[in-house]
Amino acid sequence: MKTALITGATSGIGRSTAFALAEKNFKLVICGRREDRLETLRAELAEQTQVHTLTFDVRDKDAVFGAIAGLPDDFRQIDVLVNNAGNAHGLSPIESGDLDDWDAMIDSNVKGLLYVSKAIIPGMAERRSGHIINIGSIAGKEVYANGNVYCASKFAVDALSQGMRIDLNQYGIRVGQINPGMVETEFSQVRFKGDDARAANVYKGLQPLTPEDIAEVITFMVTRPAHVNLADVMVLPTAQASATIVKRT
Ligand code: NDP
Ligand code: 8X3
Repeated sequence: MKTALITGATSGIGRSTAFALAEKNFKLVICGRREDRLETLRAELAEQTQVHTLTFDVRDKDAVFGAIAGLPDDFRQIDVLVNNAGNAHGLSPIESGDLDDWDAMIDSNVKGLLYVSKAIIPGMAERRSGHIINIGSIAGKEVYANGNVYCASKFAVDALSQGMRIDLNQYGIRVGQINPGMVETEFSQVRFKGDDARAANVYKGLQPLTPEDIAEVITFMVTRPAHVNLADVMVLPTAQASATIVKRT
């Protein structure tokens, strides 16, 4: 039975991925800051698989390394790492961007992903096996107006996926990236700081992806035979042609 560790499992893509991988008989380590949600999720998944929860902020280096080092024996061997935790904070022109928003995006989307990876890669390298899935974005392939720092954080994820794939090649570790377009999750509520009307407007007049759509592709990626690595997968709603070209009714 393989074990998958999913960051950002309390909501959206990460939560759906937990359900999808449980269905494929993965043991799960589910992570996030909101402990109450992790507990509820653990209870929901418990009938299907073994689940361990880890509560930490990916920006907190010591908390990341402490939590992963403290995993119980049954969950120590991470076969699949899904680096999903992250968010956009704000949507502002560069000259009026908020410094705290910039810190939050760079610290969680880039540095947090690095900390979690650094805590898990040595075990994979020692075992000469493992699979890392980084959640990129169409925003990591194309820059759009006011997306500046969020896009930069996802371009960084793109570079890190390529870098990891090159450096970890010698250990037989697979590294893949999935780049979603518009997925209706709590993403826009976080980006617009709880402004629900503005968040809902993002998906108005089109059928966005669901988090389950992305979870299904992640599940496909991690259940390929050992010699197959889906390295870079873009998944868009049919109504979306690029970061900015969207057909709305
Ligand atoms: P959600 O807001 O629904 O989920 C974000 C998850 O990340 C939550 O579980 C949250 O958990 C966790 N998270 C955020 N910051 C931190 C942190 N500092 N420490 C630990 N966990 C954190 O959004 P999505 O599911 O949409 O986002 C998941 C990933 O998908 C992100 O990387 C996002 O950039 C990417 N993405 C999303 C797209 C979309 O349109 N929705 C499109 C392309 C990519 P908690 O708050 O409990 O810590
Ligand atoms: C999330 C997709 O287009 O809002 O990464 O940046 S977008």
